[in-house]
Amino acid sequence: MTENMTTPAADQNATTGTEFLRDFAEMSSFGATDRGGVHREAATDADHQTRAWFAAWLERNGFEVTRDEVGNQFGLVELVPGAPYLLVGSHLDSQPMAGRFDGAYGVLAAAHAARDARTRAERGEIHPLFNLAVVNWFNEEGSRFTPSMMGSSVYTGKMAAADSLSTVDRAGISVADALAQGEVGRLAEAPAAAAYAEIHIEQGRTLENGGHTIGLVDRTWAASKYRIVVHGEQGHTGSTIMADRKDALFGAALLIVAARELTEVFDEGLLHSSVAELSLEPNSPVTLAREVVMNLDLRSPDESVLARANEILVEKIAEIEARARVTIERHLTHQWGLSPYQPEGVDLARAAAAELGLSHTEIMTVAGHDSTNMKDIVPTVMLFIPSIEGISHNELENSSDADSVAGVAMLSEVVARLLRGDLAG
Ligand code: HGY
Ligand code: MN
Ligand code: MN
Repeated sequence: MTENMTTPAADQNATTGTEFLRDFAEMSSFGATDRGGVHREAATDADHQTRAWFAAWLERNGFEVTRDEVGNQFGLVELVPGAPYLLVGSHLDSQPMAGRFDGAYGVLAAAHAARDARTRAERGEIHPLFNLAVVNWFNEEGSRFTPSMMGSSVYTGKMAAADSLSTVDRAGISVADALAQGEVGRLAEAPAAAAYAEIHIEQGRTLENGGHTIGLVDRTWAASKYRIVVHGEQGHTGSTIMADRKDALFGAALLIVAARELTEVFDEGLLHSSVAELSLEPNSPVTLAREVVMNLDLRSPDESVLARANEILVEKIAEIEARARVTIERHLTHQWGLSPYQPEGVDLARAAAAELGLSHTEIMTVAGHDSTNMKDIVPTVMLFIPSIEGISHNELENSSDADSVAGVAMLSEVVARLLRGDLAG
């Protein structure tokens, strides 16, 4: 972080900062990995332990803990009986062997910010128009149960609750059964949102390179994710003559390379592309694969680039089908567009950062977030703190203590402003 923390507001937050860092270290012990990360896929034991710890934190701090039917966890504070809620949160689940900040930082920051805002409301320093709810969205990562952003997708009406609950992991365990292994808190209807705020680690290098403490997220990159199924035919790896082979794994390999080379068609930074998950049948050393299933992920800050990439991909698939003598199915499983966050929310956040003396800049998010869903139904403020070296979905993901604490102060200020209705006009 670039600012010195000498203002009265910063002094007040220094105490909160120590407490926040202590809580964050304790929370990061669930599913902790050897190199400082967490392994905490949705509704696993480690996730349930984290959720239980978080529920206890909320209760200790005077929040009422509820959960909805798809595993979204809420900590409620009633400030204005009958009013809708300002929701603040992120997600506690992680990718396999991932970082301790992605999502979890934002959930704990939300809890601290909400507690601060409640104190300010009780002291009469702000006059709230809304109630306040901290939220831990279920399964943002989508690694165990696909697609990602599941809990917020159900909340925002983009996915049916029944479809979420019946989604199964690779072992055939459903979301419903996995959630039933460890739910805490009263089952209740999710609180109705008036507005939403989230803070998250950047997962990129923009803030660090620019020497900024806070990112004011104004737009999201567009994304298209596909499930690819390559169909070939089983055969003997040694005896089948090359001309007879219909090797699904060879077809998949060509497609993996084609997806990577697609990024070279466009100027640098305009397209990100990867295949990062793959399974094959029968997966046996002396038998040619009859089927490969994989996930292909395309992202761009320009929707026309994404559309053109998609066209080229269709052509490449036809070429690969002919060359490898396979057939390739492609199903769009998840997508989002380049839609902006509400500019009024970015303005509100900019004013908050200026008041706190925190260096800030507008920034796009490359990753999807629960706020990507929430911004489509209510005014939403999305904030970033810096990542060290842009490392993410990796145990070594990190942000400095100073930036982590500054982010909590920033979120507290944004929550206070949203709560008093600055965005409601
Ligand atoms: O960016 C993603 O796909 C994830 O949902 N965070
Ligand atoms: Mn995340
Ligand atoms: Mn993530």
